[in-house]
Amino acid sequence: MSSIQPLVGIIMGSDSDLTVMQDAATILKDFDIPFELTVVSAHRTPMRMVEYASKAKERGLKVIIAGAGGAAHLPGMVASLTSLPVIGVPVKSSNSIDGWDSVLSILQMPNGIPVATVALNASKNAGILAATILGAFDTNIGNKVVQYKKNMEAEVLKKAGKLKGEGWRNDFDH
Ligand code: RP5
Repeated sequence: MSSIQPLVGIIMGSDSDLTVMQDAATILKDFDIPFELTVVSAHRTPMRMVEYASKAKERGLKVIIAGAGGAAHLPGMVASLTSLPVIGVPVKSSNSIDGWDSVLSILQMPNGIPVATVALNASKNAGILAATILGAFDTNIGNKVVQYKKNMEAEVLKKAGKLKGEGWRNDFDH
């Protein structure tokens, strides 16, 4: 076991969510942000969910990323049990009708218990958002987020240049 304190807890309702949720892990690795990852189900392991969420802050976590599909109560229930920011990832799972069920279950929280909901299956964005939250207080992480955005900008400009080079009219770029 690593002695580095995890700052982000990635949890998901089932191991079947991992194919989607591993993108959050990958981007956090890219940012060198320590994280932990496990299965916590709101419906199948409610007591584990209560214990995980209520102890998360004292265990040193700063942000929780929670992914679930179908009747996706995990992010909202976890948010109700902790003062840490919770980022919800709606997963289009085997029990999803079309993904809207997961999106709305996570997005439509009542006043008082917010969940920062990313797009369907967008766990990469959840990881970036977690880094952004941490980066507001940690200069090293904040600088990595700035650099990430600069790299993305450079890639897009390169693509625009490529299209122009292929002959598409573009009077904007000289
Ligand atoms: C949800 O049910 C999980 O988050 C998962 O997205 C979905 C299906 O779970 P499995 O039946 O694959 O375990 O609670």
